Amino acid sequence: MSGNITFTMIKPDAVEDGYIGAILGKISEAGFKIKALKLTQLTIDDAKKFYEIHKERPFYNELVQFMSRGPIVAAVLEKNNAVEDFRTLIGATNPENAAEGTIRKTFARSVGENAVHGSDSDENALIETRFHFSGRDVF
Ligand code: 3AN
Repeated sequence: MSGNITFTMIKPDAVEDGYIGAILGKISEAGFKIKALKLTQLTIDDAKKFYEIHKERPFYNELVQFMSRGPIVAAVLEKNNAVEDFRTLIGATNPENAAEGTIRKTFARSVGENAVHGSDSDENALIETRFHFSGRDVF
């Protein structure tokens, strides 16, 4: 299974903007199979833990506030080469630099409110999956 799984969140901006269905559609069209899916909301402590790796960055507090301000969709996705292919599908962190047709180019508001998360490694995909889902909720 290693190498075939990634973890994503549809972030509060994209949920507020009504893009859940459109983003899940693009994910499915790109060949990703949904292994787990839920609408949920991070507490401030959840967001701090999830983004701990960024805690020295100047945008950390803003990121934690943003990610906990409303519902998100958390999902586990399966496809060959999932982590890399999903990051290609979502595009650059800053939507202004993202390629045409990518999820961030199409749906993101800004570098901070950039519509979706995608794991950056196989190892983090597993850690992030376990953060959000118990084994019985991953199919
Ligand atoms: P990516 O999500 O593309 O892997 P990271 O890991 O560098 O990018 O950043 C994690 C999250 O932190 C981003 N998705 C974004 O929400 C936020 N972020 C990154 N850079 C900035 C920035 N310059 N200003 C505000 N928020 C940022």
